[in-house]
Amino acid sequence: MPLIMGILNATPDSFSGDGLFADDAIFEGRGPYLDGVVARAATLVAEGADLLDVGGESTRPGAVPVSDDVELARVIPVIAALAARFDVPISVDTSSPVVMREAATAGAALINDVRALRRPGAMEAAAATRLPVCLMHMQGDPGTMQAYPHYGDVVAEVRDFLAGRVAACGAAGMAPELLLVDPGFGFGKTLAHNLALLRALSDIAPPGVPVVAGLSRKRMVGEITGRPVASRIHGSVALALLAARQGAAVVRVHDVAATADALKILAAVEHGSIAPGPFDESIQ
Ligand code: 8Y7
Repeated sequence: MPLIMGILNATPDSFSGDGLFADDAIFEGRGPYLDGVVARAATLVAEGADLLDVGGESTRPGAVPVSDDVELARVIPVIAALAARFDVPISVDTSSPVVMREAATAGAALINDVRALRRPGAMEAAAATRLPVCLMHMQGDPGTMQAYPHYGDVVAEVRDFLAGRVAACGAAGMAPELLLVDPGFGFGKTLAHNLALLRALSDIAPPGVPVVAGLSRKRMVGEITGRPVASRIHGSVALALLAARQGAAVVRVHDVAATADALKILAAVEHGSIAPGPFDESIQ
Protein backbone atom coordinates (compact mmCIF):
# COMPACT_ATOMS: atom_id res chain seq x y z
CA MET A 1 0.00 0.00 0.00
CA PRO A 2 1.15 3.55 -0.61
CA LEU A 3 2.43 5.75 2.16
CA ILE A 4 0.09 8.56 3.18
CA MET A 5 1.51 12.06 2.90
CA GLY A 6 -0.61 14.42 4.99
CA ILE A 7 -0.91 17.99 3.74
CA LEU A 8 -0.04 20.77 6.13
CA ASN A 9 -0.53 24.13 4.49
CA ALA A 10 1.24 27.16 5.89
CA THR A 11 -0.33 29.51 3.34
CA PRO A 12 -3.03 32.10 3.91
CA ASP A 13 -4.72 31.38 0.56
CA SER A 14 -4.66 27.62 0.26
CA PHE A 15 -7.42 26.59 -2.15
CA SER A 16 -8.66 23.58 -0.22
CA GLY A 17 -9.83 25.72 2.62
CA ASP A 18 -7.50 24.42 5.30
CA GLY A 19 -4.90 27.18 5.11
CA LEU A 20 -4.44 27.61 8.80
CA PHE A 21 -4.03 31.37 8.90
CA ALA A 22 -5.79 34.34 7.46
CA ASP A 23 -3.05 36.89 7.63
CA ASP A 24 0.67 36.93 7.03
CA ALA A 25 1.18 39.21 10.00
CA ILE A 26 0.88 36.17 12.26
CA PHE A 27 3.43 34.16 10.30
CA GLU A 28 6.14 34.73 12.81
CA GLY A 29 6.81 31.16 13.77
CA ARG A 30 5.81 31.39 17.39
CA GLY A 31 2.94 31.47 19.82
CA PRO A 32 -0.54 30.29 18.85
CA TYR A 33 0.47 30.03 15.22
CA LEU A 34 2.99 27.31 15.81
CA ASP A 35 0.80 25.61 18.42
CA GLY A 36 -1.97 25.40 15.86
CA VAL A 37 0.26 23.80 13.24
CA VAL A 38 1.69 21.32 15.71
CA ALA A 39 -1.81 20.35 16.86
CA ARG A 40 -2.96 19.83 13.27
CA ALA A 41 0.18 17.78 12.57
CA ALA A 42 -0.43 15.65 15.65
CA THR A 43 -3.94 14.90 14.38
CA LEU A 44 -2.66 13.90 10.95
CA VAL A 45 0.00 11.62 12.48
CA ALA A 46 -2.54 10.03 14.84
CA GLU A 47 -4.82 9.44 11.85
CA GLY A 48 -2.09 7.56 10.02
CA ALA A 49 0.05 10.01 8.09
CA ASP A 50 3.41 8.47 7.18
CA LEU A 51 4.85 11.81 6.04
CA LEU A 52 3.85 15.45 6.44
CA ASP A 53 4.16 17.89 3.55
CA VAL A 54 4.68 21.50 4.61
CA GLY A 55 4.19 24.22 2.01
CA GLY A 56 4.43 27.99 2.25
CA GLU A 57 3.62 28.96 -1.33
CA SER A 58 0.15 28.31 -2.71
CA THR A 59 0.27 26.78 -6.18
CA ARG A 60 -3.44 26.87 -6.79
CA PRO A 61 -4.52 28.13 -10.21
CA GLY A 62 -4.03 31.89 -10.34
CA ALA A 63 -1.70 31.98 -7.32
CA VAL A 64 1.12 34.51 -7.35
CA PRO A 65 4.61 33.37 -6.26
CA VAL A 66 5.82 34.62 -2.91
CA SER A 67 9.29 35.89 -2.01
CA ASP A 68 11.90 33.64 -0.40
CA ASP A 69 11.60 35.69 2.79
CA VAL A 70 7.87 35.10 3.09
CA GLU A 71 8.25 31.41 2.29
CA LEU A 72 11.09 31.00 4.78
CA ALA A 73 9.13 32.76 7.51
CA ARG A 74 6.16 30.49 6.87
CA VAL A 75 7.81 27.10 6.64
CA ILE A 76 11.13 27.01 8.50
CA PRO A 77 9.74 27.39 12.05
CA VAL A 78 7.07 24.82 11.20
CA ILE A 79 9.56 22.29 9.84
CA ALA A 80 11.86 22.75 12.84
CA ALA A 81 8.97 22.28 15.28
CA LEU A 82 7.58 19.22 13.50
CA ALA A 83 10.95 17.55 12.95
CA ALA A 84 11.67 17.93 16.67
CA ARG A 85 8.31 16.53 17.78
CA PHE A 86 7.32 13.80 15.34
CA ASP A 87 8.94 10.63 14.08
CA VAL A 88 7.42 10.91 10.61
CA PRO A 89 9.56 12.46 7.88
CA ILE A 90 8.75 16.08 7.10
CA SER A 91 8.58 17.05 3.44
CA VAL A 92 9.07 20.63 2.26
CA ASP A 93 6.88 21.72 -0.65
CA THR A 94 9.05 24.33 -2.34
CA SER A 95 10.70 25.34 -5.62
CA SER A 96 13.11 27.78 -4.02
CA PRO A 97 16.80 26.83 -3.67
CA VAL A 98 17.13 28.97 -0.54
CA VAL A 99 14.12 27.33 1.08
CA MET A 100 15.42 23.86 0.14
CA ARG A 101 18.73 24.48 1.91
CA GLU A 102 17.19 26.07 5.00
CA ALA A 103 14.50 23.40 5.25
CA ALA A 104 17.13 20.66 5.12
CA THR A 105 19.02 22.34 7.94
CA ALA A 106 15.78 22.64 9.93
CA GLY A 107 15.18 18.90 9.63
CA ALA A 108 13.23 18.30 6.43
CA ALA A 109 13.59 14.76 5.08
CA LEU A 110 12.17 15.20 1.57
CA ILE A 111 11.92 17.97 -1.03
CA ASN A 112 8.63 18.12 -2.93
CA ASP A 113 9.03 20.45 -5.92
CA VAL A 114 6.04 21.09 -8.19
CA ARG A 115 8.50 22.66 -10.66
CA ALA A 116 10.76 19.58 -10.66
CA LEU A 117 13.95 21.53 -9.84
CA ARG A 118 13.63 23.83 -12.88
CA ARG A 119 14.19 27.10 -11.00
CA PRO A 120 17.75 28.38 -11.45
CA GLY A 121 19.91 26.89 -8.70
CA ALA A 122 17.27 24.43 -7.49
CA MET A 123 18.98 21.32 -8.87
CA GLU A 124 22.29 22.22 -7.21
CA ALA A 125 20.58 23.13 -3.94
CA ALA A 126 18.58 19.90 -3.83
CA ALA A 127 21.63 17.80 -4.71
CA ALA A 128 23.64 19.47 -1.94
CA THR A 129 21.03 18.49 0.66
CA ARG A 130 21.30 14.81 -0.35
CA LEU A 131 17.62 14.48 0.46
CA PRO A 132 15.09 12.55 -1.61
CA VAL A 133 13.23 14.73 -4.13
CA CYS A 134 9.78 14.44 -5.68
CA LEU A 135 9.84 15.78 -9.25
CA MET A 136 6.37 16.88 -10.40
CA HIS A 137 5.10 17.68 -13.88
CA MET A 138 3.39 21.01 -14.46
CA GLN A 139 2.49 22.63 -17.77
CA GLY A 140 2.97 26.40 -17.55
CA ASP A 141 2.96 28.06 -14.15
CA PRO A 142 0.31 28.36 -11.45
CA GLY A 143 -0.66 31.85 -12.59
CA THR A 144 -1.82 30.71 -16.03
CA MET A 145 -1.68 26.90 -16.18
CA GLN A 146 -5.43 26.28 -16.33
CA ALA A 147 -6.03 28.86 -19.09
CA TYR A 148 -5.33 26.52 -21.98
CA PRO A 149 -3.90 23.12 -21.06
CA HIS A 150 -2.84 21.46 -24.31
CA TYR A 151 -1.06 18.25 -25.26
CA GLY A 152 -0.71 16.03 -28.26
CA ASP A 153 -0.47 12.88 -26.12
CA VAL A 154 -0.64 13.85 -22.46
CA VAL A 155 0.59 10.50 -21.13
CA ALA A 156 3.59 10.38 -23.47
CA GLU A 157 4.48 14.01 -22.79
CA VAL A 158 4.29 13.71 -19.01
CA ARG A 159 6.22 10.44 -19.10
CA ASP A 160 8.94 12.00 -21.27
CA PHE A 161 9.13 15.07 -19.04
CA LEU A 162 9.53 12.97 -15.88
CA ALA A 163 12.17 10.76 -17.51
CA GLY A 164 14.00 13.89 -18.62
CA ARG A 165 14.01 15.35 -15.13
CA VAL A 166 15.19 12.06 -13.62
CA ALA A 167 18.01 12.01 -16.18
CA ALA A 168 18.91 15.64 -15.43
CA CYS A 169 19.09 14.86 -11.72
CA GLY A 170 21.34 11.90 -12.46
CA ALA A 171 23.59 14.14 -14.56
CA ALA A 172 23.76 16.55 -11.60
CA GLY A 173 25.08 13.74 -9.44
CA MET A 174 21.91 12.87 -7.55
CA ALA A 175 21.51 9.22 -6.60
CA PRO A 176 18.67 7.59 -8.58
CA GLU A 177 17.24 5.96 -5.45
CA LEU A 178 16.54 9.43 -4.03
CA LEU A 179 14.10 10.37 -6.78
CA LEU A 180 10.31 10.14 -6.96
CA VAL A 181 8.05 11.43 -9.73
CA ASP A 182 4.51 12.79 -9.89
CA PRO A 183 2.31 13.50 -12.94
CA GLY A 184 0.97 16.64 -11.25
CA PHE A 185 -2.78 16.17 -11.38
CA GLY A 186 -4.47 19.49 -12.07
CA PHE A 187 -1.30 21.37 -12.92
CA GLY A 188 -2.03 22.55 -16.47
CA LYS A 189 -4.45 19.69 -17.16
CA THR A 190 -8.10 19.34 -18.08
CA LEU A 191 -10.30 16.65 -16.57
CA ALA A 192 -9.67 14.46 -19.61
CA HIS A 193 -5.90 14.88 -19.18
CA ASN A 194 -6.10 14.01 -15.48
CA LEU A 195 -8.17 10.90 -16.17
CA ALA A 196 -5.78 9.73 -18.89
CA LEU A 197 -2.85 10.17 -16.50
CA LEU A 198 -4.59 8.27 -13.72
CA ARG A 199 -5.37 5.39 -16.06
CA ALA A 200 -1.71 5.32 -17.11
CA LEU A 201 -0.25 5.91 -13.63
CA SER A 202 1.41 2.49 -13.40
CA ASP A 203 3.34 3.28 -16.57
CA ILE A 204 4.22 6.95 -16.08
CA ALA A 205 7.58 6.68 -14.28
CA PRO A 206 10.98 5.42 -15.39
CA PRO A 207 11.52 1.81 -14.24
CA GLY A 208 11.96 1.56 -10.47
CA VAL A 209 11.14 5.19 -9.72
CA PRO A 210 8.31 5.53 -7.18
CA VAL A 211 5.23 7.56 -8.06
CA VAL A 212 3.53 10.19 -5.89
CA ALA A 213 -0.12 11.03 -6.62
CA GLY A 214 -1.89 14.16 -5.39
CA LEU A 215 -5.60 14.11 -6.17
CA SER A 216 -7.06 15.25 -2.87
CA ARG A 217 -9.95 17.75 -3.09
CA LYS A 218 -8.83 18.86 -6.53
CA ARG A 219 -10.97 20.45 -9.19
CA MET A 220 -11.29 17.11 -11.01
CA VAL A 221 -13.19 15.77 -7.98
CA GLY A 222 -15.51 18.74 -8.26
CA GLU A 223 -15.92 18.28 -11.99
CA ILE A 224 -16.88 14.63 -11.56
CA THR A 225 -19.06 14.88 -8.45
CA GLY A 226 -20.36 18.43 -8.74
CA ARG A 227 -19.24 19.16 -5.18
CA PRO A 228 -17.42 22.14 -3.68
CA VAL A 229 -14.02 21.78 -2.04
CA ALA A 230 -15.39 21.15 1.45
CA SER A 231 -17.40 18.13 0.25
CA ARG A 232 -14.83 16.34 -1.89
CA ILE A 233 -13.65 13.83 0.72
CA HIS A 234 -15.48 10.82 -0.74
CA GLY A 235 -14.37 11.47 -4.28
CA SER A 236 -10.84 12.11 -3.07
CA VAL A 237 -10.71 8.83 -1.18
CA ALA A 238 -11.97 7.00 -4.27
CA LEU A 239 -9.19 8.57 -6.34
CA ALA A 240 -6.55 7.70 -3.71
CA LEU A 241 -7.68 4.06 -3.85
CA LEU A 242 -7.50 4.04 -7.63
CA ALA A 243 -4.00 5.54 -7.49
CA ALA A 244 -3.04 2.83 -5.01
CA ARG A 245 -4.38 0.20 -7.38
CA GLN A 246 -2.13 1.68 -10.05
CA GLY A 247 0.90 1.25 -7.84
CA ALA A 248 1.36 4.74 -6.38
CA ALA A 249 4.05 4.71 -3.70
CA VAL A 250 2.74 7.83 -1.95
CA VAL A 251 -0.67 9.49 -1.91
CA ARG A 252 -0.74 13.16 -0.90
CA VAL A 253 -4.00 13.86 0.93
CA HIS A 254 -5.86 16.24 3.22
CA ASP A 255 -8.21 13.64 4.70
CA VAL A 256 -5.79 11.21 6.30
CA ALA A 257 -8.17 9.21 8.50
CA ALA A 258 -10.58 8.43 5.68
CA THR A 259 -7.77 7.58 3.27
CA ALA A 260 -6.08 5.33 5.82
CA ASP A 261 -9.29 3.34 6.34
CA ALA A 262 -9.84 2.95 2.62
CA LEU A 263 -6.26 1.75 2.09
CA LYS A 264 -6.67 -0.79 4.91
CA ILE A 265 -9.71 -2.15 3.13
CA LEU A 266 -7.81 -2.36 -0.14
CA ALA A 267 -4.86 -4.09 1.57
CA ALA A 268 -7.18 -6.65 3.15
CA VAL A 269 -8.91 -7.39 -0.15
CA GLU A 270 -5.74 -7.50 -2.23
CA HIS A 271 -3.31 -9.17 0.13
CA GLY A 272 -5.43 -10.57 2.96
CA SER A 273 -3.47 -8.36 5.32
CA ILE A 274 -5.43 -7.13 8.30
CA ALA A 275 -3.65 -4.57 10.42
CA PRO A 276 -4.14 -5.36 14.11
CA GLY A 277 -6.11 -2.66 15.81
CA PRO A 278 -8.76 -2.08 18.44
CA PHE A 279 -12.01 -3.73 17.54
CA ASP A 280 -15.24 -3.01 19.32
CA GLU A 281 -17.14 -6.30 19.67
CA SER A 282 -20.41 -4.41 19.88
CA ILE A 283 -20.00 -3.31 16.28
CA GLN A 284 -21.97 -5.61 14.02
C1 8Y7 B 1 0.53 18.46 -5.51
C2 8Y7 B 1 1.67 18.86 -4.80
C3 8Y7 B 1 0.14 20.39 -4.65
C4 8Y7 B 1 0.57 17.22 -6.18
C5 8Y7 B 1 2.82 16.95 -5.35
C6 8Y7 B 1 -3.06 20.83 -3.96
C7 8Y7 B 1 2.31 20.87 -3.48
C8 8Y7 B 1 -2.26 21.77 -4.76
N1 8Y7 B 1 -0.43 19.42 -5.39
N2 8Y7 B 1 2.81 18.12 -4.70
N3 8Y7 B 1 1.40 20.07 -4.27
N4 8Y7 B 1 1.74 16.50 -6.05
N5 8Y7 B 1 3.92 16.17 -5.30
O1 8Y7 B 1 -4.15 20.49 -4.45
O2 8Y7 B 1 -0.36 16.79 -6.85
O3 8Y7 B 1 -2.70 20.44 -2.86
S1 8Y7 B 1 -0.60 21.91 -4.21
